[in-house]
Amino acid sequence: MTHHRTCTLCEAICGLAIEVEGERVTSIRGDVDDPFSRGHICPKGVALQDIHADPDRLREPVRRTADGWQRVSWNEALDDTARRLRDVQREHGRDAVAVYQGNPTVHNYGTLLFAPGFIRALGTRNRYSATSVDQLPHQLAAYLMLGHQLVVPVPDIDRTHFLLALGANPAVSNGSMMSAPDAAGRIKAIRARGGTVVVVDPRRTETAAIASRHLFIRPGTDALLLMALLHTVFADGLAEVGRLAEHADGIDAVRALADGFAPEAVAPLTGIAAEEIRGLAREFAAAPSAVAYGRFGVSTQAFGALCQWLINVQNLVTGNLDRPGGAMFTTPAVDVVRHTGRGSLGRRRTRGRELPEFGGEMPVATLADEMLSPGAGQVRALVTSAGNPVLSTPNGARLDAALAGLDFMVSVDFYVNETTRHAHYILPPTGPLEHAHYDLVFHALAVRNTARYSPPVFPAAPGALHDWEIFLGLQERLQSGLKARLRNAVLRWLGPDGLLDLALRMGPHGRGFRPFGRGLTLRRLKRHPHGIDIGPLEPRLPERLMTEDRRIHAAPPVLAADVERLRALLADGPSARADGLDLLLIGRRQLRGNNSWMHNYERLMRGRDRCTLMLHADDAAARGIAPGAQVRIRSRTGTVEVPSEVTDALMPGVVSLPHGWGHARPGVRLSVAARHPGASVNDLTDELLVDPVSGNAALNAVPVSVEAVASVDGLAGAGTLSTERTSTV
Ligand SMILES: Nc1nc2c(c(=O)[nH]1)N[C@H]1C(S)=C(S)[C@@H](COP(=O)(O)OP(=O)(O)OC[C@H]3O[C@@H](n4cnc5c(=O)[nH]c(N)nc54)[C@H](O)[C@@H]3O)O[C@H]1N2
Ligand SMILES: Nc1nc2c(c(=O)[nH]1)N[C@H]1C(S)=C(S)[C@@H](COP(=O)(O)OP(=O)(O)OC[C@H]3O[C@@H](n4cnc5c(=O)[nH]c(N)nc54)[C@H](O)[C@@H]3O)O[C@H]1N2
Ligand code: SF4
Ligand SMILES: [Mo]
Repeated sequence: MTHHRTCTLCEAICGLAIEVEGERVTSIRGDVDDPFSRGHICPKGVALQDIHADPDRLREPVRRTADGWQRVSWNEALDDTARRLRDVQREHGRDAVAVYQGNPTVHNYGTLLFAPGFIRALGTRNRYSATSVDQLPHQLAAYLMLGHQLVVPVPDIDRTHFLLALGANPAVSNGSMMSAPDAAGRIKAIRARGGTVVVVDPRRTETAAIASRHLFIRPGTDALLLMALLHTVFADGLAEVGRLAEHADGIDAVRALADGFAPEAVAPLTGIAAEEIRGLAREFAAAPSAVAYGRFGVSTQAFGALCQWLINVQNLVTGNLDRPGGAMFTTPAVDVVRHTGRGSLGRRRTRGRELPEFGGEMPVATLADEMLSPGAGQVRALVTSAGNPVLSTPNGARLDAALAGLDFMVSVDFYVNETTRHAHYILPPTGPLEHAHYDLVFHALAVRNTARYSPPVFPAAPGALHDWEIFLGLQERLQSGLKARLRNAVLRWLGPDGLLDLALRMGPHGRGFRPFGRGLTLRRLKRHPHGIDIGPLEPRLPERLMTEDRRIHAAPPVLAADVERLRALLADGPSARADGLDLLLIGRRQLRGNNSWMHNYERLMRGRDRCTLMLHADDAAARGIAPGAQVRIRSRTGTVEVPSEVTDALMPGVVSLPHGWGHARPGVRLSVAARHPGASVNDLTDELLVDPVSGNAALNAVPVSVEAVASVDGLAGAGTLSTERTSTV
């Protein structure tokens, strides 16, 4: 029997055709009838069957005891968890319990709809998520410029004539903040129709390989390049805001801010020649339509907020905001914008470093601080859900150590991973093929408007709970008032599908609550197992603006003020280092991995080990590093050892290590991953390196040193090493 289903693993939301015999998946292919993904699939999609069948996947709640993990009933696990969370809060205050939500949260509508109620019931202000090691600057820029954190412009890559991609590798990631299944095919199509694709990246990536042009950039200097592009656009009289001019404020302020960032001034720091920058700005402005797009590499750096702001400004001043082929806004069947808060910035600051709250969340780079610094507000208990902050947040080893000292920790996850191994209880939800799915978030960030509902492929095992049932179960145990009990009973009765039906009806294509009519309801959507096509992106401004004055703010004061910091970088250059950390570390995503997980499936792990340090041949030669030789990488925070991969695809002075590895920690129960553990790049990244405006971690451009690991004889004499934390592949 064939099931049709949206993949929940990455942002591309590919349609899959899953063949099932009894309890077993016999094949997974791309669904050629999906109007959006048109048959695309990647190796991770095929591996959904391995998650389903994995003997390491937890299927019942477990409690950590001195003799190892012990199975417990759901009632006992939920009762005891709720009681212990309340005990910590009673003794130390509400904020003593922190919550961390990881990436798969946004791929699970049950969690999205039900975790917030649980978190509200906890009443803690110590909320964290993967957002602050990822896309927070996008949301910040959208909030400050357009009035809502989710009114995020999406590159209209299917129609554009010119794509400028900075710090993004969609050929591997399949697009981010830009759902675009078969992103590589869509990028090739730009060139096939006569358009141009320029990739700016310190590594000649898989995307650079299919682009018209690739420019190496020194990590962390993109804001300078973006300023110089604007400088040229204004200096050459190429600014033409067009239709939106009458709705935008601050264009003159932007022009003034760009002053002083002439291409000649930024060229030595960025490593991109002035003529190249000028040419790029002119080509961009002259294209019939063009779009600048920046992703992970420009968000997770010290100028993340400036980068995402300046990218929006580049699109705005060249008339490419909200026009076909430019940066546009979706009209999804469920309007998440309507159901989410607009955002907020700096309503509170972290205790030590005074970093700002955003949208009710604190920056995760400070989570270990909050656990380790005594005093009022110290975090003593943690709830994690669908995340692995030990491997995914800066200075993960420090967080790892802090978790071991908590009074209580509970994790909603189906693996004993590097983080959840510290939990007192692990509460495993159903697997990805055992629950229904509707993509609330990524339909809203997609390059085309579509909608698709997927029923479960397999029924949940008897007694198993979905994520939403776990959260609601905890919430019910935390709340005792009559009103709350009634509300929770209604929520349980509605479930995710009841809420989804309401949201679809209330959406821009919905039927509303009329008994008859043509619009969407869940029932109607279910009649289209391959999904429905709602059409290409359409102009949405000014109607979509959510600023209080309903205007576009091209130069929000918080961001304009931060230009001072960029001027200082330009004036002083990168700070000279006395600590011998003479290389800049960046990350790398891999097609057959998904952040810190999916290393536990043989299908994806075949071939040679992938956790290698890429470095340029000149840098290798200067350090006597032979290709493939084991190297030791050192940063302010730690030391790791991995094999080297010598290449000319990196800018000299830059080294690259993928994230999500480092599985050789005691107690982790991932038997396949244990055979290919790799080392964690986040044992090198630094929790002190952040973008101070957004609080987002600066995971790229981390200063490191690299040396060849001495032969066994040599190591015996390397006594200084023994005091350092060293994880070895
Ligand atoms: N240095 C460096 N650090 C990075 C990055 C980088 O590029 N470089 N990337 C960053 C980015 S973009 C992200 S998004 C983060 C990701 O970091 P996290 O969100 O902290 O971690 P993930 O690796 O996504 O962990 C996913 C966990 O969720 C569990 N899981 C999967 N599906 C479900 C589900 O349906 N329900 C529940 N309850 N659990 C589920 C898995 O078993 C796994 O344990 O890492 C960030 N960290
Ligand atoms: N196969 C696979 N797909 C995934 C994921 C996965 O783990 N595996 N993760 C998913 C998630 S959670 C996310 S957030 C997305 C991320 O999607 P992308 O952002 O497209 O993916 P990355 O590979 O992180 O791309 C970041 C790029 O920035 C470059 N870079 C690093 N530092 C700098 C810098 O200072 N300046 C510039 N200009 N570039 C820099 C890196 O070399 C890299 O090529 O991918 C998603 N898709
Ligand atoms: S590209 Fe993403 S959504 Fe598509 S099959 Fe692969 S993991 Fe799933
Ligand atoms: Mo991410």
